[in-house]
Amino acid sequence: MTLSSRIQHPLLKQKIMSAESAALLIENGDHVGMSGFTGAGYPKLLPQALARRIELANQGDQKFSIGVWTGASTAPELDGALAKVGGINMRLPYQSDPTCRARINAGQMDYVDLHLSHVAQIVWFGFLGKLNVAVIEVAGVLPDGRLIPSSSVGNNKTWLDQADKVILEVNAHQSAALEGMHDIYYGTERPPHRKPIPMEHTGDRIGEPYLRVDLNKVVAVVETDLPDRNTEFNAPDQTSEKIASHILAFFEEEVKMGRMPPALLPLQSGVGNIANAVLAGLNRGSFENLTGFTEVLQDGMLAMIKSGKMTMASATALSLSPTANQEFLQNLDFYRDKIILRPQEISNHPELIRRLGVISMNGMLEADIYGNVNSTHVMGTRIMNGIGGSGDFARNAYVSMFMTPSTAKGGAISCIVPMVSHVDHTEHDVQIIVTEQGLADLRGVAPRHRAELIIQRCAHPDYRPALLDYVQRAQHNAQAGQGGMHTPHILDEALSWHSRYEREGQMLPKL
Ligand code: 0RQ
Repeated sequence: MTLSSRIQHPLLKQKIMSAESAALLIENGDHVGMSGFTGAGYPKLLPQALARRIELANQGDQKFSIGVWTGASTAPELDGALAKVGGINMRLPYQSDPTCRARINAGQMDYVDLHLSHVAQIVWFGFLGKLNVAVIEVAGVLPDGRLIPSSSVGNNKTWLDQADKVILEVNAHQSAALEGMHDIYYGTERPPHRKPIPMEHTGDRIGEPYLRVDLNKVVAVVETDLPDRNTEFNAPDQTSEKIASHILAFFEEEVKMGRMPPALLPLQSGVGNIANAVLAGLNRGSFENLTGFTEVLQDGMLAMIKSGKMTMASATALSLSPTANQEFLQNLDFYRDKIILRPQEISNHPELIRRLGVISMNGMLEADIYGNVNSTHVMGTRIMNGIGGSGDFARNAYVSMFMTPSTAKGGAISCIVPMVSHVDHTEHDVQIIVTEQGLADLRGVAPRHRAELIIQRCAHPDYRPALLDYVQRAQHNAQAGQGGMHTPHILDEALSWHSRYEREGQMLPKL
């Protein structure tokens, strides 16, 4: 299919221009809502053209920068290119780009890290100010002007609706056969007019396959023919295999106890290699007729659909490695009725997560002995990526799990610490903690007993004695009148593991 044949609306054909010309339509200080979610469906040419424009402008005495709002993380061609030239003054709601991360942590760029289900509604509510421009990648434009979404949906519906001006990137590299796989729900109202979302099963279609746009707002159409940024996942290693096996054993036990049905409940699986490895473990396991209600569909879930273990998956983005993407494209007709891509306010909707009884499995940086979880801040101050959808799922899940290897940086860091250096998920939202050492089931367990479980089951043996020593002294102090016995802590010492790591490059205290 040629590029322009993807654009079937005559008015929009007239708006075709170069990325450089389209970039001139964005103004200094604009809030720009871009498509893109975990390296899928982001605009590929416009951000780079804008970066070149910004670089030139900032060589003079101008300071040109914009606010960049997206679905989630994007790619070097968007976040990387704009951050490199200092073109982003504020970024939301999620990023995982090394240049962005470095600038944020150097104080050169603001970042507002948001629950992904919140973004659309806080824009509708006007909490973030006016959205000036939307830059949206689509797979094509129908004769009546409706848009065929590409490999992610994210916040595109909201950006198209809320922005004053719209720039479309029509990417012929995205398979035309994606048409029909999306389900864009237009029924979300603002309070006090909200209605229940009419979905009871992961496979329910409640919207329409196309994005709507007011054609009068479209100021430019840019043609592209470029692939998404996709990277291969690491092959599961011994650590992730062990984490997966603990989770599988837990599921088997839950089914035996009658606490989960034999086909489990819809699975949500977070980003990264470990999450992917857990799905690979499930694919080898004995569970059948599984479903997915998740945010990002990674290789592991695609493999489960292929093997027949998973019958249906709902997500907002396809985040597939090149190999998995090829498999997906070659067999799109097989996958077509088994995958639904939705706006992120629906894929991550608390009401739906609660109603469907989703099992949530997310990565973390560290957990503390009482079950609080840090997913985002290295040593309490430096952002890694962001909370993403992990909070949307954890709070509302049927069972919420967090997983990590028990140590990081070759053992210099314990991922089980006396007190987390930043809290993303409080003890109230964390039911299961898993490392390669074991699984701690915290449901219905009071804090002091949680500490025993987490230390004995999840901490690395090198760190267990020091953690036990900490809790015992904290309890001793509490009994002696210094502090309470409910959640015993030694406040002066609680974060000393982190400061020792910052000073000495290792966390382990000398006993
Ligand atoms: O850094 O590569 O430089 O060594 O963190 O760690 O073990 O490879 O784990 O890829 O699963 O990522 C929390 C970041 C885990 C991810 C996080 C260092 C470690 C390494 C990565 P190096 P791993 P993963 C929503 C799902 C938040 C968003 C979310 C994440 C790097 O899961 O971004 O959940 N989550 N989205 O060395 C300092 C520690 C550390 C540490 C690991 N304690 N201190 N550094 N690292 N532990 C829902 C969806 O459906 C998407």
